[in-house]
Amino acid sequence: MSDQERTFVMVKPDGVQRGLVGEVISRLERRGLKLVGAKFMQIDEQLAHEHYAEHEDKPFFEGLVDFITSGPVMAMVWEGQDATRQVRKMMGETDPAESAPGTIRGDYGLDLGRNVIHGSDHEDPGANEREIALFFDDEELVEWERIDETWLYE
Ligand code: D4T
Repeated sequence: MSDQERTFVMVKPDGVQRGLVGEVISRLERRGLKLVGAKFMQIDEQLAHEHYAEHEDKPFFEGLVDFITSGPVMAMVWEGQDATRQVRKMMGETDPAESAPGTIRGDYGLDLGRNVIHGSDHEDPGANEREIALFFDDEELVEWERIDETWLYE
Protein backbone atom coordinates (compact mmCIF):
# COMPACT_ATOMS: atom_id res chain seq x y z
CA MET A 1 0.00 0.00 0.00
CA SER A 2 1.45 3.36 -0.99
CA ASP A 3 0.60 6.99 -0.25
CA GLN A 4 -1.55 6.23 2.78
CA GLU A 5 -2.52 9.48 4.47
CA ARG A 6 -5.01 10.84 6.94
CA THR A 7 -7.42 13.69 6.42
CA PHE A 8 -9.81 15.64 8.61
CA VAL A 9 -13.51 15.53 7.71
CA MET A 10 -16.41 17.15 9.51
CA VAL A 11 -20.16 16.96 9.02
CA LYS A 12 -21.17 20.55 9.79
CA PRO A 13 -24.18 21.58 11.96
CA ASP A 14 -26.52 21.68 8.94
CA GLY A 15 -25.53 18.14 7.94
CA VAL A 16 -26.06 16.88 11.49
CA GLN A 17 -29.46 18.59 11.80
CA ARG A 18 -30.54 17.19 8.45
CA GLY A 19 -29.63 13.62 9.39
CA LEU A 20 -26.76 13.30 6.92
CA VAL A 21 -24.06 11.93 9.27
CA GLY A 22 -24.78 8.33 8.30
CA GLU A 23 -24.92 9.16 4.60
CA VAL A 24 -21.52 10.88 4.67
CA ILE A 25 -19.93 8.05 6.66
CA SER A 26 -21.47 5.49 4.29
CA ARG A 27 -20.08 7.16 1.20
CA LEU A 28 -16.56 7.40 2.62
CA GLU A 29 -16.67 3.81 3.91
CA ARG A 30 -17.92 2.41 0.61
CA ARG A 31 -15.19 4.25 -1.25
CA GLY A 32 -12.68 2.23 0.76
CA LEU A 33 -11.50 4.91 3.14
CA LYS A 34 -10.88 3.85 6.72
CA LEU A 35 -12.33 5.67 9.74
CA VAL A 36 -9.58 6.09 12.34
CA GLY A 37 -11.14 8.71 14.60
CA ALA A 38 -14.56 10.19 15.31
CA LYS A 39 -15.98 12.67 17.78
CA PHE A 40 -19.52 14.04 18.02
CA MET A 41 -18.98 17.44 19.56
CA GLN A 42 -19.91 21.09 19.86
CA ILE A 43 -17.30 23.53 18.55
CA ASP A 44 -16.69 26.52 20.85
CA GLU A 45 -15.83 30.05 19.77
CA GLN A 46 -12.08 29.58 20.30
CA LEU A 47 -11.83 26.38 18.28
CA ALA A 48 -13.94 27.96 15.51
CA HIS A 49 -11.54 30.90 15.34
CA GLU A 50 -8.52 28.56 15.19
CA HIS A 51 -10.07 26.30 12.56
CA TYR A 52 -11.09 29.20 10.32
CA ALA A 53 -8.10 31.47 11.10
CA GLU A 54 -7.31 31.87 7.38
CA HIS A 55 -10.70 33.56 6.88
CA GLU A 56 -10.43 35.99 9.82
CA ASP A 57 -10.40 39.08 7.60
CA LYS A 58 -13.17 37.96 5.26
CA PRO A 59 -16.64 39.57 5.40
CA PHE A 60 -18.28 36.17 5.92
CA PHE A 61 -16.08 35.24 8.91
CA GLU A 62 -18.52 36.20 11.69
CA GLY A 63 -21.39 34.33 10.04
CA LEU A 64 -19.13 31.34 9.51
CA VAL A 65 -18.17 31.20 13.19
CA ASP A 66 -21.81 31.61 14.27
CA PHE A 67 -22.83 28.80 11.96
CA ILE A 68 -20.11 26.30 12.88
CA THR A 69 -20.78 26.84 16.61
CA SER A 70 -24.58 26.71 16.21
CA GLY A 71 -25.00 22.98 16.84
CA PRO A 72 -23.12 19.71 17.10
CA VAL A 73 -20.74 18.51 14.41
CA MET A 74 -19.31 15.09 13.60
CA ALA A 75 -15.52 15.44 13.48
CA MET A 76 -13.65 12.54 11.90
CA VAL A 77 -10.30 11.35 10.65
CA TRP A 78 -10.25 9.15 7.55
CA GLU A 79 -7.27 7.27 6.15
CA GLY A 80 -6.48 5.94 2.70
CA GLN A 81 -4.47 6.36 -0.46
CA ASP A 82 -4.49 10.04 -1.48
CA ALA A 83 -7.27 10.47 1.09
CA THR A 84 -7.24 14.28 1.33
CA ARG A 85 -7.68 14.90 -2.40
CA GLN A 86 -10.14 12.07 -2.87
CA VAL A 87 -12.40 13.31 -0.07
CA ARG A 88 -12.37 16.82 -1.58
CA LYS A 89 -13.45 15.34 -4.91
CA MET A 90 -16.28 13.48 -3.21
CA MET A 91 -17.37 16.68 -1.41
CA GLY A 92 -17.70 18.83 -4.55
CA GLU A 93 -17.05 22.57 -4.79
CA THR A 94 -17.19 24.97 -1.82
CA ASP A 95 -20.49 26.28 -3.23
CA PRO A 96 -23.06 23.47 -3.46
CA ALA A 97 -24.70 25.32 -6.35
CA GLU A 98 -21.53 24.76 -8.39
CA SER A 99 -21.07 21.16 -7.25
CA ALA A 100 -21.73 18.30 -9.63
CA PRO A 101 -24.58 15.92 -8.84
CA GLY A 102 -23.07 12.81 -7.32
CA THR A 103 -20.87 14.81 -4.96
CA ILE A 104 -21.95 15.28 -1.35
CA ARG A 105 -22.54 19.03 -1.69
CA GLY A 106 -24.03 18.57 -5.15
CA ASP A 107 -26.54 16.04 -3.83
CA TYR A 108 -27.39 17.60 -0.46
CA GLY A 109 -26.80 21.35 -0.61
CA LEU A 110 -27.97 24.48 -2.36
CA ASP A 111 -26.32 27.37 -0.51
CA LEU A 112 -22.66 28.40 0.02
CA GLY A 113 -23.17 29.11 3.73
CA ARG A 114 -24.76 25.69 4.36
CA ASN A 115 -22.44 23.30 2.57
CA VAL A 116 -22.88 20.22 4.80
CA ILE A 117 -19.29 19.02 5.07
CA HIS A 118 -15.72 20.13 5.59
CA GLY A 119 -12.62 18.32 4.39
CA SER A 120 -8.97 19.39 4.66
CA ASP A 121 -7.72 21.35 1.65
CA HIS A 122 -5.38 19.16 -0.42
CA GLU A 123 -3.85 22.28 -2.00
CA ASP A 124 -2.70 23.56 1.39
CA PRO A 125 0.26 21.35 2.39
CA GLY A 126 -0.01 20.17 5.98
CA ALA A 127 -3.63 21.33 6.38
CA ASN A 128 -4.78 17.76 7.06
CA GLU A 129 -2.23 17.14 9.83
CA ARG A 130 -2.85 20.60 11.31
CA GLU A 131 -6.62 20.13 11.46
CA ILE A 132 -6.35 16.59 12.83
CA ALA A 133 -4.11 17.90 15.64
CA LEU A 134 -6.55 20.73 16.34
CA PHE A 135 -9.47 18.36 16.90
CA PHE A 136 -7.89 15.11 18.11
CA ASP A 137 -5.25 13.91 20.56
CA ASP A 138 -2.98 11.12 19.26
CA GLU A 139 -4.54 8.55 21.58
CA GLU A 140 -7.99 9.25 20.13
CA LEU A 141 -6.90 7.88 16.75
CA VAL A 142 -7.05 4.13 16.19
CA GLU A 143 -4.68 2.10 14.06
CA TRP A 144 -6.42 -0.89 12.54
CA GLU A 145 -6.75 -2.87 9.33
CA ARG A 146 -9.89 -3.18 7.27
CA ILE A 147 -10.53 -6.77 6.31
CA ASP A 148 -10.86 -5.75 2.64
CA GLU A 149 -7.61 -3.77 2.43
CA THR A 150 -5.89 -6.42 0.34
CA TRP A 151 -8.74 -6.04 -2.18
CA LEU A 152 -8.73 -2.26 -2.18
CA TYR A 153 -5.09 -1.79 -3.10
CA GLU A 154 -2.98 -3.53 -5.73
P1 D4T B 1 -14.71 24.37 4.27
O1 D4T B 1 -13.41 24.94 4.77
O2 D4T B 1 -15.89 24.77 5.07
O3 D4T B 1 -14.63 22.90 4.02
O4 D4T B 1 -14.95 24.91 2.84
P2 D4T B 1 -13.95 24.95 1.66
O5 D4T B 1 -12.58 24.56 2.09
O6 D4T B 1 -14.55 24.20 0.53
O7 D4T B 1 -13.99 26.49 1.34
P3 D4T B 1 -13.31 27.73 2.07
O8 D4T B 1 -12.26 27.27 3.04
O9 D4T B 1 -12.93 28.66 0.98
O10 D4T B 1 -14.52 28.38 2.88
C1 D4T B 1 -14.77 28.07 4.23
C2 D4T B 1 -16.25 28.13 4.49
O11 D4T B 1 -16.72 29.48 4.42
C3 D4T B 1 -18.00 29.51 3.81
N1 D4T B 1 -18.01 30.62 2.87
C4 D4T B 1 -17.02 30.70 1.97
C5 D4T B 1 -19.00 31.56 2.97
O12 D4T B 1 -19.90 31.46 3.84
N2 D4T B 1 -19.00 32.61 2.09
C6 D4T B 1 -18.02 32.74 1.14
O13 D4T B 1 -18.06 33.71 0.35
C7 D4T B 1 -16.99 31.75 1.05
C8 D4T B 1 -15.90 31.83 0.02
C9 D4T B 1 -18.13 28.22 3.17
C10 D4T B 1 -17.10 27.44 3.51
